[in-house]
Amino acid sequence: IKDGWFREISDMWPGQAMTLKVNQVLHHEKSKYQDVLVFESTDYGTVLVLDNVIQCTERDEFSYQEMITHLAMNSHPDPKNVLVIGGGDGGVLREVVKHETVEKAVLCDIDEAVIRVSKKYLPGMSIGYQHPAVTVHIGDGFKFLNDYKNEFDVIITDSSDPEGPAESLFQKPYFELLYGALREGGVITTQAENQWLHLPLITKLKADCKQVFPNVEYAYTTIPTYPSGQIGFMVCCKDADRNLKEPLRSWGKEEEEKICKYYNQDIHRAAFVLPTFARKALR
Ligand code: AAT
Repeated sequence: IKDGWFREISDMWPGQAMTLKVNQVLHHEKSKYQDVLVFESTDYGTVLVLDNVIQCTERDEFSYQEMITHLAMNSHPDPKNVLVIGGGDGGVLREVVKHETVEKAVLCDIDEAVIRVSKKYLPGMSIGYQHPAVTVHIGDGFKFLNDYKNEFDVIITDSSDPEGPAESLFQKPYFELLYGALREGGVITTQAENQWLHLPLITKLKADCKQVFPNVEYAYTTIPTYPSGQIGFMVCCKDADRNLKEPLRSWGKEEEEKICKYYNQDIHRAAFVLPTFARKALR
């Protein structure tokens, strides 16, 4: 923070940086894994920053949390057991438990500090922890997955960027673990970066996923406070014949407007439609 502005400068997005005007710093610490900063912004509400990278703002977090969750959840006929890797703010959990099919929702984040500060400063997201189906595990997602075989219907990896503690979550061995931890017909989504900035990374990630899952698609959402205003997801399914681009379950047009602020059946379909430069690279 300099002169009252937070600047998200990183070599992951060379030559550009999101800046947000700061009202006041609410919390700052070095946890065991990362630098954790929470500040109140002038126009985006409370902001969580890890290692100088924006993780969520109260104003636009729903775009990311709803899409990473419901693209997977609505591509499964009956998701009962759900696992979230990362997602320490609780926003993805908040979305998962909107599905009445859910009997068990487990969250595994590496950093207790993220969970602790989110419970204090981000009540709109950490409300997800209050649901009785939820259990929390503090630990590395890669190691956690190793202990589970044929257990989950949906696994959502809401992880930070590959530079830092989430590095292993972007590599092929991780997708092999995800595949093994899923039940028959299971679906995963993972945070899969931005087509304007990281097309080579996404291309490699998709090729890796294709070697593990028979059914792999890239989708994206718009979000002003992530680099270049977009972020993507890898959506993979154990079932080769499932059409991931078409919601298998849905809430009905009127109800979905009450339940979600960003996600709807039309945007589920639209999220997989890519501009030519990205479609060519990912073909
Ligand atoms: N919903 C907020 C968006 C995030 S949060 C990323 C979370 O992943 C953090 O809580 C972090 O502690 C956790 N995490 C990082 N590495 C691991 C790991 N190895 N195992 C489990 N959890 C982990 C993502 C924002 C994306 C930013 C885009 N630029």
